[in-house]
Amino acid sequence: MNHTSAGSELRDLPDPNDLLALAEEAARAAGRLIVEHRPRSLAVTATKSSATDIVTEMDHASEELLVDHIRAARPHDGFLGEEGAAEAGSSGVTWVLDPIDGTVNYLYDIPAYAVSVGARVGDEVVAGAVVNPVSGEVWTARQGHGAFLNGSPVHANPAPRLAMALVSTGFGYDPARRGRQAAILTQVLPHIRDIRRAGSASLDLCAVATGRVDGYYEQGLKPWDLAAGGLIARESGAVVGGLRGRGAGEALVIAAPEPLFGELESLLASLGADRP
Ligand code: LIP
Repeated sequence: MNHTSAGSELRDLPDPNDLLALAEEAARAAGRLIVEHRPRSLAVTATKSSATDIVTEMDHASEELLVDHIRAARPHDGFLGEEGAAEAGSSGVTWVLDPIDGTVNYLYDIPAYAVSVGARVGDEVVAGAVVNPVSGEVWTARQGHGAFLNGSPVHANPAPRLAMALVSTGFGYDPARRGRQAAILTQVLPHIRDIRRAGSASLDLCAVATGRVDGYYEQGLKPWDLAAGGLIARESGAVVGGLRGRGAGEALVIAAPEPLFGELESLLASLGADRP
């Protein structure tokens, strides 16, 4: 354990290996919960930004399990979860949680949803796990140590030229934003091979990491959509960022290996893809 100067709070500077193991363990446990205990008649318990931005009882149950599991091991850590977990903690570690990423897919029982758990130290995500509990695929990464799928290294594809790039994207829940995103997509499509829309940002980012798509972009991602998957994509060799030198964030996330990242960034910047 590393201590700060005497008299100040003890801060157990964590071993990223331990954080990664805990992230994976918690994500797997929550993944089992949302599959094994999925009610036959899954109810929408609330909506958020729009009538289609839904929450189910299992979103809450999954986030509760994640917080309880992690807190039992690291009681001084903080939490930031999609369904309301928000604690500062005192250790310097914050767990960024998406208890079900791809909630609409989960509601329709489309097997493309994930539990995403990122461990952030200060402003940097240093470890992350994304679990697709239906397929059993578990993506993991530790900062500076590569990206893995079920324990085997994965790498983003060597960048094709833009016209041959298979690109995934997603759309927000607000109808006006979706209209703008559709208009941008009509401008992007003629420049690329084709588009895919999986419905889960963390799985889209892991798809880049695994070479299942060549690139990904989306506007409107929240920290929990991006935390673990962004690290996994970065550790696979992709660049993960925003427009005009900005970092990846709610304005826009682009994930692709260079030079495809630069080509996508230029195209999306010319289309004003980060405009709210
Ligand atoms: C989803 C994102 C996805 C986006 C969807 C939705 P949720 O998150 O992962 O990329 O396109 O509209 O926001 O709401 O299922 O956790």
